[in-house]
This record gives sequence, C-alpha cells and structure tokens, in this order.
Amino acid sequence: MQRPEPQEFARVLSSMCTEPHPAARAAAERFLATNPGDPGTYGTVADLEREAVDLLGEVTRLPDPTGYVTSGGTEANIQAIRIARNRTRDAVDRPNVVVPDHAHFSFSKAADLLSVELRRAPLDEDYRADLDAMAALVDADTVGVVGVAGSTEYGRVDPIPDLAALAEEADALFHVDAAWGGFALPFTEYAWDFADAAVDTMTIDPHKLGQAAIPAGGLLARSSALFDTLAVDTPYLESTGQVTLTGTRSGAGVASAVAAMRELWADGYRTEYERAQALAEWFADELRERGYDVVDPTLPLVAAALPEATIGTLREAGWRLSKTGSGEARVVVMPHVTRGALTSVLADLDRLG
Ligand code: 0PR
Repeated sequence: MQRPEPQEFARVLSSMCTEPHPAARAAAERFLATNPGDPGTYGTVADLEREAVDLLGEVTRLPDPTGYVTSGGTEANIQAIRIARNRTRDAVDRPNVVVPDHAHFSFSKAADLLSVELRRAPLDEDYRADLDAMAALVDADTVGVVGVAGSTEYGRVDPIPDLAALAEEADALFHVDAAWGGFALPFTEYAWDFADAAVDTMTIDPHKLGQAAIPAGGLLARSSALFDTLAVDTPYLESTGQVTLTGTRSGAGVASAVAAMRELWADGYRTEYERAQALAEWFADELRERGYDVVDPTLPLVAAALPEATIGTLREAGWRLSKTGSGEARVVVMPHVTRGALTSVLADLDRLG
C-alpha cells in the first residue's frame, strides 16, 4: 500500500532531521504502544534501550556506557547540566556552566530551569570554541564545561581534548554536545575516543544523522554514578527509581534507533558521511565560483552569505532554507539532500538570484 507522506523532503535544505531509514520506520510502528519508562511492564523495549546505549557506545567509542534514549538533544543537554549541578550541590551555592557562544539554545533552557548561570564565551575566528576565552570564564563555581562537536549553525567541532583538560582542572563536568555531528565524527579527523578524551557526558541524537524516527535523542555518561545524581524514587512501579526527565517515553523512538544503528553502523553511516561531505564541498565551491562568501564545511553543512533578497526568492521557489544568526543561508546536507536538489538550487540561483 502506498502511504501518504506527511513530510516531503525534496526541498528541505536546513533541517537536521531526515527521512528515517525504512527499517527504523518499520520498527517505530511496531513499538508505538510501548513505554521504556516502565521497564517492569515493557521488558522488550527496555532490552532494546540497553542495546541502543551499547550501540551508541560503539559509535562514540565509550566502552560499557550508561545512558538512555531521550526525547531529543534538548532533553539530553538539560540532563547533562542537571548532572553537573547535582553532583556539586553541597559544595557550590551559585553554580555556573561555561559554554562556547555557539552552544545550542537548549543550554539556555537548561540554565533557566536549573537556576544555573550560563556563561557564553566568544568563538575564535574559525567559529570554534576559543580555549582562552573559555578559561577566562571558569572560576571556583564552575560546575560544567561544554564542547560542541558539530555546531548548529556552521557544523564546527570544538577542540574537545583541550576543553576536557580545562574542565578537569576546574573539577567540573565535561559535556560534549554531538547531537547532530555524532554519527559523522567517527569518520573524520575528529574521531577522538570518548574515554581517552575524558568526556563525562555526551549528547548524540539518533533522530538526526542517525536516521532514526523522531523522538530519539541520546545521552551517554562515562559512569553510572553520574546518573545516580538524577535518580528519584518510583514507589508504585515495578522498578524502584528513575533517572530520565520524562516519565512515559517513546518506545517507537527507542526501537527505531536500534533498527537504524543495526542497519547502518558502521558502513552505512560512513558511506553517507562520505557522500554528504563530498556534496557539501562541491556545493561550497559552486557558490564560491558565483562570488559568494562561504563558511568552509568541516562537516556536511554549508553556510553562505547570500543576499537576504536572494534567500527570500529561493524560499518563494519552495526551498525550505533557514538563516544563521548572522544571516547566511544554511544548507544541512542530510541524507535526503541530493546532488540533483543542490543542482536545482544553483540553477534557481542563476536564474533568479
Ligand atoms: N544540540 C545541537 C548541536 C543541535 O543542533 C540541536 C538541534 C540540539 C542540541 C537540540 O536537539 P533537539 O531539537 O532534538 O532537542 N538543532 C536543530 C536546530 O535547532 C534542531 C532542528 C531540527 C531544527 C530539525 C529544525 C529542524 O527541522 O536547528
């Protein structure tokens, strides 16, 4: 049977979500009515969630990881900041967390919810975290330091090992937000080891480059003790405690994450990364040849300084195109973004721009 498609991806250029892998879509449907928040009752999906975390551990090279499938990167980032705050609760009255300025707005939500001061450090000229600027904001009340591996606007990767050292010196939790970049990093020069880089917690979202159905984010931690700081008692469930932020959760997200990773880790993700990166570089060159300034794509994301009127014209032509805070057009080369689509964008630019 031909299903109606609620989302047509052909002209979606700026989304960090994509069409789920067919296996992920099928698994999501099968597990729609299951709740991993109640593992005593829904044992099968609870087993799948453990498999999801193990697979995420393979992707990030973290042996024996602890974690769970969140509703998305926002929840994972909120929970990481909550861990940073709770583990120092008795020692620090006015906690702060130091992040590079390009940290996703979910950290602003986390700070607001948790009464933590968020200190945003300016970036270097290459749109990455500036170590000195970060260090200048760290003080005795710093409970967390954040690095971004795949920034939302430019796809940049912060100097993770250096930031880890900074966090360690400050006795602060080191969290890496690889919500989007996580499934590309293993195939790049940024393929550091989660364990070796002294990362404490990490966000990596199957529902972005992992090609799982929404909602499937991921939060991993180096040790289960970190999660203990989040536990609340659950007296009337068969299980006795819960560390997740939400109660009832999506079994569909969990099952689809496992299905996608079983299908695609590692060769499928590598092939897709190589295709998308080559396409991003080609598109960046084409734009440069037309005289536009382009932010070099270090991951498959192209930001180009198109005039505002041109972006408006492309949108009117049906392209779903968003802008960075500085006004550049932002193309995220997700699996649904083809060379054919980007060729048509260029043709429209030549004709209309
Ligand atoms: N961390 C990073 C680095 C992100 O880029 C995002 C989302 C998050 C955390 C938060 O993840 P959730 O949205 O799963 O909670 N980045 C995209 C953005 O803000 C989210 C997005 C996805 C927006 C698809 C639009 C869209 O169609 O641009």
